[in-house]
Order: sequence, then C-alpha cells, then structure tokens
Amino acid sequence: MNRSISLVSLVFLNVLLVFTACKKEVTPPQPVLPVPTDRQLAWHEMEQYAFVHFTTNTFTDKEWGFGDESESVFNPTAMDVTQWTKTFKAAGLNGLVLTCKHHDGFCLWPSQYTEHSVKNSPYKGGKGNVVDEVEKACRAEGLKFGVYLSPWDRNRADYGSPSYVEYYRNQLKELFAAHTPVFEMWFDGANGGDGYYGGANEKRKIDGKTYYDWPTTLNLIRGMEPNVIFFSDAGPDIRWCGNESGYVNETNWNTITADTLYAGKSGIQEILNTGSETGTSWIPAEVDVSIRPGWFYHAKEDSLVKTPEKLFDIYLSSVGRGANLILNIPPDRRGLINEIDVASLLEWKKLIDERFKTNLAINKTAKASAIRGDSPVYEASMVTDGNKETYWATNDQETAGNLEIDLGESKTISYVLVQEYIKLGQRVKSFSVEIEKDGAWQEVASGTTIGYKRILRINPVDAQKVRVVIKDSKACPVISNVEIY
Ligand code: FUL
Repeated sequence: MNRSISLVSLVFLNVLLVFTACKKEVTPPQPVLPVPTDRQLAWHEMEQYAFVHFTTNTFTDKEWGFGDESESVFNPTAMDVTQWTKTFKAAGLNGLVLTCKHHDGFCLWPSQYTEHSVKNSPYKGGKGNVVDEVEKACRAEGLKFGVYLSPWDRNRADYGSPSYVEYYRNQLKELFAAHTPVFEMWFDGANGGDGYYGGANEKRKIDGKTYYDWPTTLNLIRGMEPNVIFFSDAGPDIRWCGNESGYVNETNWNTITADTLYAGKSGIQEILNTGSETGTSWIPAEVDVSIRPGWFYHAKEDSLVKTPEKLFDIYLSSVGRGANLILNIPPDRRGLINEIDVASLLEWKKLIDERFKTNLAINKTAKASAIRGDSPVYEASMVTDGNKETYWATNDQETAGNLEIDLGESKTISYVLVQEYIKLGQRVKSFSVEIEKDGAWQEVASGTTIGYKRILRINPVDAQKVRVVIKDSKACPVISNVEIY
C-alpha cells in the first residue's frame, strides 16, 4: 500500500518537473524609451484640474494689468474660497493652480519682498493671504494645490536686471516654504514688453532663454518640493499644447525633443500640439483653456461662459486625447465663482457621469489575435479586468494585432476608451474600432495615438462584439484598459 502511494507521488513529481521545464518564462516587453517619471505618472492620473486667475485685473476689467494698478482696487466683497473648492470638487476637478502673481505683479499673499500685494489692499484690512486661504481650502476638499507665478512682472522697477531674478526666486522660496506639497508650478512664457516698471513706463525686452537662468531656479524649487511638476512651453515635465482653445492634436505624442523647440523654430506651436514620435524626452501636453473668453472675470462675458456641451467637447479633445486639462474658472468681483460658471461646470460633470456611467466591457470575455508567449499574464482579459497594472501584450516584433470583446448581448455603444501601459512607453501609431455586424467586421471609428488615455466617440450603434484593432505600433502593443460605453 505504502509502496504504491510513493510510486504515484513519484510519477506526479516527474510530470510536474517536465511541465515546469517546458514552460519557459515569458519576459515582459522592454520599455520603448523615453518613459514617464513617477511624478509624471502621478500627474497623468490627475487628468483635470482648475486654473484660477485672480488679481487687480478682476477689478479693473483688464486681461494684462500694466503694473501701475493701485493695491486699493483689490477688494472682493464676499470672498469665499471654500465656495471655489467645493464647486471644483463637485465638478470632478482634482486640483487647483492659482495665479499667486500675474504679469501686473500684484501678489495675492503678503510677500515680504514687495509692497505691491494684498497687504496694502482693503481685503481683510490688509491682513488677508489669498494663497494661504486657497491652499487650506484645497487641502480640506482633497484637491491638489499648484502655483502660478508670472516671471514677467510689469510692476517691478528692476525687471530686466539680475536683481529681479533674485526677487523672483525669493518669492518662490516664500511660496514653497509655506505651501508644499505643490503638485504643479506654472511658468508662463508670456513676456509682452511694455509696462509700468516702477514708473519708467517703457518697453523692456529680455532674452527669455537666458535672462531667468531657469536651471538654477528649477533646482532651487526641486530642492524644496521634489515632486513638483514644472509646466512651461516646452517642459521640463509637461508642455504647453500650443493653443488656448482647448485641444491637443488628434495625434498626440507624449514625447518631444525639447532642445529644438527653444531654437526659435517656426512651427513650434504645431510641434507642441502633436508632440513628436521620435522625441527624446517624455514631456506630455497640458491643455489650458478658460471657461470664459478671457482668463479673468469680466461681467460683459457673462453670456459667453462655455456651455456644458462645449466643455464636454473640450474634455474629449484634451483628456480624451491623452493630455491633461487645466480649466480656468475665474472668481468674480465678489470673490466667488459666478453662478453662471457654477451651473455650467456642474452640468458638464453630469454629462460626463451620464455618458460614462456603465462600462459595458468590464469583466467581459476578451480574446486576442495573439498573446505574448501564450502566457496568461498577457492575455486579452487583462484589458477588461479593471486593473490598470495588468496589460495585454503581443510578442516582440508583432506590432499589430486585435482584441475582441464580447459584451454578452447587443448594446448601444457611443464611446470606446483605450489606455496604453505608458510605464513601458507610448507605442501605438494607428488603431481602429470595429463592431461585428451580420458576421462581418465593420469599422466604426479610428484613431492614431493612444497614450495614457484615448476616447473615441462613435455614432451610436448596436453591437455585441467589439474589436480594437492595433494597426501599427512602435513596438509590440501594451494595452492596459479598454472601456466601452
Ligand atoms: C498666457 C498669459 O498671458 C495669460 O494672461 C494667461 O495667464 C494664460 C494662462 O497664459 O500666456
């Protein structure tokens, strides 16, 4: 009896050994360089957040204050920053970047380096600190906080000379000493020329590339806030999308070669809008756009607040094309987000919630044209498992392939959302969505790049089987998620 048991175990052991030996280890795909840093990955996941433009311009009805505005004009009558942050939170925004100082030079905090600030305004009898109040309100609401500090300063007498750069750095030190964590620092590229400049009332030209000595400034801030994301026209962490109208190109590479952009190249805006397939750095695009025609509040623009449908289109042409959206919502003269803007924002959120309510693909059966090493680790169901860390991949050299998802029954579909596992780089150059109709596959939408997230809008159509076809990719496709609505 004992002998037969040990014989059986021996045979079992042998079978197991042979099986293990035959099953070769399937290695994950090699990254396609460049790849995002951890802080860039965290930024990608934020997707959308608010921009807040607020300064003397709000009270003088200007977009670019000249720099000679009296501090006394800054006088919000019913200021409530909690109303801002509660509105943004309810609208699905995940953070807020505040213009601590715009081009006019007026500081929303009582900086020790200038008299041109809230401390000489009627606001809270000169005891207010808008930056601090907004930061605290963000923390209370679970929103990340970011800082905009205009390099161009039309108030400062020494703008254009080395001492101004020192002043600018001192202010950054003040802000970062008091308000970390700061998720994003916004460096505005605008340098318009003329200004008050302490009474000189003249035009000043600086060499934007050398004057500010950016490497020193960025190192200084990085030392105080290692996780901050730097925005400027061409990085280093994220780039401008090349327009202020609310879109990144349909083809949107997260990669660009930043050095060539600083060379004053013509067509720079187009490159920023599309990125570059062969770019040597990971510098994804941020879409900055205002809910109103201007960046600051003007009562005359009350009738021009973007509609919820327009905001939804912007959402699709920014977040839906793998960029992040920074949506400007400027407080009015009371210091409140105007009722018209609030209504539009909340209705926009409702549209997003309704249109992306039920992911028809979640946990549905999926099959693929090919699976990397035939391994269950890389099989098709990894795109419908709701886990962003798992992905479908093909073998190296296979730069095309498809994923077929069976919804179980016929459903009306209007949107398909696809995500690449960008930790391994951005790969897909061209793809399409097909549905099965009367036994044949029919294309209903197509796209170029995917990146962190791509949403394709489809003319509503009924289908049970949906196929995502990767037509071309830099290397084997690595897809972490497919959602169908
Ligand atoms: C531009 C500025 O000149 C505008 O006033 C605004 O701040 C926008 C976000 O960036 O360059």
